[in-house]
Amino acid sequence: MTDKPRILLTTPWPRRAIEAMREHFDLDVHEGPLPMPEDRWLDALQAYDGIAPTVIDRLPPQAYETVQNRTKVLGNFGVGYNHIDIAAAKSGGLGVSNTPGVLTDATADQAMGLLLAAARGISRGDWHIRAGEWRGWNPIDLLGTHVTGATLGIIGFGRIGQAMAKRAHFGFDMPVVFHNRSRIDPKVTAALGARQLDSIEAVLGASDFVSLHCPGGGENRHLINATRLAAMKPTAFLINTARGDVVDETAMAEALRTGQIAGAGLDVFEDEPKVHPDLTSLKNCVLNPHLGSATEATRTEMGLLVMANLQAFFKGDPMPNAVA
Ligand code: 8YV
Repeated sequence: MTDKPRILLTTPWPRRAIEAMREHFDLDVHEGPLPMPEDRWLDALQAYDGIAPTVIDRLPPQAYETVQNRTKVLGNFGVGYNHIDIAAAKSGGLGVSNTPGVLTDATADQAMGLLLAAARGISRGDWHIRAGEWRGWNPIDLLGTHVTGATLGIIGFGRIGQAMAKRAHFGFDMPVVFHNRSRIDPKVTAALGARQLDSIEAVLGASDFVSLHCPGGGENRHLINATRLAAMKPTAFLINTARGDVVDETAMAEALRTGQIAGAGLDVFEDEPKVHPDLTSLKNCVLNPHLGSATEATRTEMGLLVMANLQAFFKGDPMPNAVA
């Protein structure tokens, strides 16, 4: 027996983060099947003081009934928490934290990587060689789209959107325009060579690349729909490292198939791990399996930040990254 709080991770984490967690908590790790099945969730809610879920978890409604549950806090491993009903958590008195900041650079790196891969045929060229199709250099094969100096449009100018702007502006001389629900401090905007526009349509119409960095769920579901895809230039690319549901995937697949937009770089999908079948057969999109934060260092930092939040919670202090 131990008097440490009992915590369950709904999926394994990097080793160093698990070892750190074990110093402070009586820790169990659900190894599979993934996502954690509902009956395991229902048992866990009675057996653990806190649970650390991830984006793949489907929480049962009972998760928010804190009076009946032993579980009083969720330390979400990830910055996005659209898989958690925050209103229900608040009304049920369930604490929820997330992991902002530590994954900003990794995710912006991935977004820039997808932009380059989609524009410059980096993934297509790789497949070209593997398929034995390369017959030698020539001046007209696999021509891509020029990136340096092209206009980048960003939807959602929070930490990750700004990190993307920084890469584009300082690394690739790209003029940056963006849309954000609230006004961004003009000093921040100016330092990134960026310009805030009043509507999403204005950003879409002005951009050679559109990168999504807003939260998923709620009113952002299908923010990029058929009408907005039609507002993009036919030469433009859509990059999504935010959440799959921000884009109407069927409409996007159609826009890619008909050439209404030139291409896409996608890290997230509406119904992961399922991917719209049209996307897997189209050559003008690059697909990644939700790798935005996927470096050993970043995933470890995410685990350590979950730990810091849970430690604060069990000490009775405010969690540094509380979202409920
Ligand atoms: C995480 C992410 O790996 O943090 C996020 O919101 O999208 C990813 O980078 C994932 O959410 C883990 O829960």
